[in-house]
Amino acid sequence: MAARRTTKKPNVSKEELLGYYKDMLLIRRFEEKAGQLYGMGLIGGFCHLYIGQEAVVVGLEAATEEGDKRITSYRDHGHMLACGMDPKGVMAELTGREGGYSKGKGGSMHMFSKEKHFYGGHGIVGAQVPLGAGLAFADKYNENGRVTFTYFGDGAANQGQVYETFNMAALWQLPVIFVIENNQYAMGTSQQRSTSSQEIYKRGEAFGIPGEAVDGMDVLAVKAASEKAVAHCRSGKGPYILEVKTYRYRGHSMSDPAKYRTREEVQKMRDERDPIEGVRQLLLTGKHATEEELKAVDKEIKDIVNESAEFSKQSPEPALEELWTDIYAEA
Ligand SMILES: Cc1ncc(C[n+]2csc(CCOP(=O)(O)OP(=O)(O)O)c2C)c(N)n1
Ligand SMILES: [Mg+2]
Repeated sequence: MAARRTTKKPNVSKEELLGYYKDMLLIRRFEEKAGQLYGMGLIGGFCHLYIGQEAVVVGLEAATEEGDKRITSYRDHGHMLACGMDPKGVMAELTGREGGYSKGKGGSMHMFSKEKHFYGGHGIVGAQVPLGAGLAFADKYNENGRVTFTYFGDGAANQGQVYETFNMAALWQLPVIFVIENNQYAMGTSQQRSTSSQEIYKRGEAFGIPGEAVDGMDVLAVKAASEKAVAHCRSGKGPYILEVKTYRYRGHSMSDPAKYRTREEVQKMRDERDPIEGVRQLLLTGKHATEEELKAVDKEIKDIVNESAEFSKQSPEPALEELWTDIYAEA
């Protein structure tokens, strides 16, 4: 990964930096709590944590406008929190309770919010990519100026349906940003072992889709790249590819023994590249905040997460009759 960190004094306000700090910290603490609840047996099924990748979604969301859409894979809790979905509703869905976004019937990988324009949560690798182009097709058809963020992983980028989608998105000049979250691994397989060309952002060249790579551990760099991509799409120039280079600290899912990489590799990333620590340092060295103020922010975030965990335990399990609802769309 390029070791590019914003070295010169960034041109951002205190409020903006603090906002990114809070948004990323919320994701981190929420995910840590989800990991604990999973360990306690309160969350069943699959659970893929986003810890380490927080700057990706927070940086990208910083360039969105009301009405823009997002769709992603199963590693989706961060995307939900970053677009403003309620942590209580997300956590209660993880514990399979009535107060969850899918009334406790979807779980970690199957949550949606029409209100926040979040279209899931998809467990089949790569399946959300054509769906994302479809959302963008509707926006183009309706001439509403909206952009769709279609997120997928480095592993998913090797799937055939991605290239069928690139072809159509370019042909029809759809307003879609393909965000490749390159965390260097697809389950236990490293990118080096699985991928012929390491520069995934160039994969759109054959279709005339511009692309660029960005340091996904630097929220400001991600935001700048997101603004550029959004401007491209909104001006009617068609799709754009952003390969965001990032890293996941935890296993692929909660049941991953992580034998495919060394502890030292993970620790080095945590110590040297952590996206939250990066912004914390900018806040402190720029004298935007004191240690005490940041401690108060940490507490505020911890309280929100604890409340969501409490809610997710108190909310009842769905009633038996719910087995028969939400199967077909109402006519
Ligand atoms: C079509 C399909 N094949 C295989 C799987 C099993 N599987 C789940 S996640 C995954 C790896 C995907 O890696 P990547 O796209 O890099 O995303 P990440 O998990 O790193 O976020 C695989 C192979 C699946 N869910 N769907
Ligand atoms: Mg990956």
